[in-house]
Amino acid sequence: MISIIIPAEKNENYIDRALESVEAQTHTDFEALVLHSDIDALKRVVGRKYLDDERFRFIETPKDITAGAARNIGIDAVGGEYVYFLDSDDYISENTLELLVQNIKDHPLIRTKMQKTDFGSSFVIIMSGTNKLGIFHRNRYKLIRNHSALGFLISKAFIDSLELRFDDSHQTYSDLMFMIPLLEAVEVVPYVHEAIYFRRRRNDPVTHPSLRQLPVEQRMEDLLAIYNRLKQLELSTEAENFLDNTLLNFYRKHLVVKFKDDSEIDAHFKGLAESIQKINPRVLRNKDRVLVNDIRAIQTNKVGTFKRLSNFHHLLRDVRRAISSKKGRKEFIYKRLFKKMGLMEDVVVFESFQGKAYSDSPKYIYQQMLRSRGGYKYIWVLNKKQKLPGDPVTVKRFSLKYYYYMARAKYIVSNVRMPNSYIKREGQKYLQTWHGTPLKRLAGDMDSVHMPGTNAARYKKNFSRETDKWDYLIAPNAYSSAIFKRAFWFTNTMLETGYPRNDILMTDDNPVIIQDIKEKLGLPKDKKVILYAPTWRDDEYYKVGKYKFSMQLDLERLKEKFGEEYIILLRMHYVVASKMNLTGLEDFAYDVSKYDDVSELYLASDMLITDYSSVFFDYANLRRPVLFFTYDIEKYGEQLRGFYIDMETELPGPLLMTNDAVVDAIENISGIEEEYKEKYDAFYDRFCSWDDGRASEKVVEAVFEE
Ligand code: C2G
Repeated sequence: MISIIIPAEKNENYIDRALESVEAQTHTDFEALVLHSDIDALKRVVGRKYLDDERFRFIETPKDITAGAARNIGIDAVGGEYVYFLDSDDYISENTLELLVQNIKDHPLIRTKMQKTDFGSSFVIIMSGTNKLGIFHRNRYKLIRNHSALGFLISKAFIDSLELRFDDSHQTYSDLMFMIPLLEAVEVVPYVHEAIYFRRRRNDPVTHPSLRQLPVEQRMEDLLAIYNRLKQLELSTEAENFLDNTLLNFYRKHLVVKFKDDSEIDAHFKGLAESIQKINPRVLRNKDRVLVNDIRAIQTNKVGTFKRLSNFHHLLRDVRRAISSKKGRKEFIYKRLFKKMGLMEDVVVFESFQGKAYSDSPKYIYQQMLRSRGGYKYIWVLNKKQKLPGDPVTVKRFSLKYYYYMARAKYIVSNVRMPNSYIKREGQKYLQTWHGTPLKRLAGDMDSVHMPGTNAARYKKNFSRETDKWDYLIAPNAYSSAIFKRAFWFTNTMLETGYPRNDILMTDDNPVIIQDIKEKLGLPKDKKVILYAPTWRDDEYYKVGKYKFSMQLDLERLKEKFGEEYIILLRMHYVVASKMNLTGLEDFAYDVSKYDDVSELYLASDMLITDYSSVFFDYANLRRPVLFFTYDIEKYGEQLRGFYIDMETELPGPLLMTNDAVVDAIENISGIEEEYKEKYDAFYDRFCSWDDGRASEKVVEAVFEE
């Protein structure tokens, strides 16, 4: 019988998938030992069929123990001749156990193939191969490059004879205490290619990190402790090489960066030196000179020399980057020069949509400051030349001046994330206004990420690095405030003021101003205005940051049908790069995608057509009709993002899937207003009641001293 040991603490969401894969095994002679500190609670989430199946045993462990300690409890309770470890967010393919049992023969252990898979997808096509057995001999330590006991089927008698147990006091690297003595006791390890262990890549390193995603500091402590203990054993050359290289790789990958900061060196040098001194000189022989010099300085306890080396390497690295690109050069000056100059207490930098426009809440906060604050100097990040009220300094994003002000301004106001190269310095205040009530799932709430050039784990990690820098965040309504706190892991000051960008929807909703806006836009004044403002699609792009949009609205048909009475404003999202061809649609369709301020377009329009863009939350302040042209809702909602509200029941207007439906709705717009009156009122109360025309004033009061 095979005993499968499954620690399930904190992975309750995925345990069913793991158990399902165990239950489906073609080799049925097994027991699964599921370990958890609260078995009653676990049993409430686990599928009924496992509770009724005697092969599944649920074993209670003390609270707050490490995974290693839980596995040890499992080993003590094992009834089978073989032991197999499975993590509760992973799973195995149907024939995994069968292939292992068939092939283990007289060996004390055998290894499966490990395959990484994303969290979202749990099905992978397995090619049925020739069932060839691989044999690992001198290179058997390669099998624990992931430092893990996963994937091995091991004889229980062998475990007993060596008295193997996991380290139970460290979270990471604890498997090495089990695996190194095990591999030392065998000459060869057979390996079956077709037996597969699926390891899921965690998608939430911020709130639900896997062990490998724990902070470097903790992993370092664990590694050094385990390394020191193992180095006391009599080890083969292979084992020693493996351990020493594990430590050297960790140093190179994580500590070199950490030691950019001298205070980190002071904090960790002594502990590190104790371990590094144990590295066999043989292992250093074929390593590069930079690494060897570092290691020698640590081994000989020369902290001063080490600091000089480390600072020099970082300088060299920055210089190398600086010479390789224009941007690198500016970042070099930013980091090494501008950031060392004093903070300018009276300087405020404003940026909206990465310098693409003078718009959104930063614009209205700025205007409020012009009205109510003296003594500040204002900088606007703007990519095109533009004359602004108040005559602020304007700088292009990523220009040398931009870096200068990013380094020295006391205040930063932005409505989207800052670039990764922005390092917030001590004393700086960063006001993040954000740019919409969330409909689509945000950051920490996203299960999977379909944008180019990233994955869920990386996206969230970068995102949380950014949100950590925010001192203030504006919430447009109570609903957003709650979501922002969770999805942005935000714990600083939430300004529950409503949106500054919506102030003008209250203060400027009058015919004279509306006529002025139409004039500015060159629109006919005698026609009613439809505003079409859809959002972008994560999975349709040319390259990073440049998205495609294919127009599904039948503009010719709309012109033919409504051209006498209406015009239509086409407003693409700011990340959409597709060009529009409006030939034949003159005097009916107007491309206003480049117009700075969408709030003014709201004022100038009589109805809005959108899809999943947050624009309708703001637009509802005007209480004018909203239609939703959601031809791809299935793909968008389920596959790409997922929604926070129920699109079928909570919207202030109808979901329209076809152009026929759009035409009908426009034709019958007053009927729709009537039909949706109640829903509109409820929607307005929930999302618009904080917007009272005074949000800018409240934000400025809260953040900027008089
Ligand atoms: N916007 C615009 N024109 C569009 C779409 C959006 O001017 N056609 C502006 C609006 O101010 C809108 C903001 O960009 O509120 C955000 O756009 P969304 O379509 O909602 O998409 P996104 O940029 O992904 O932000 O919490 C909000 C979300 O993060 C959404």
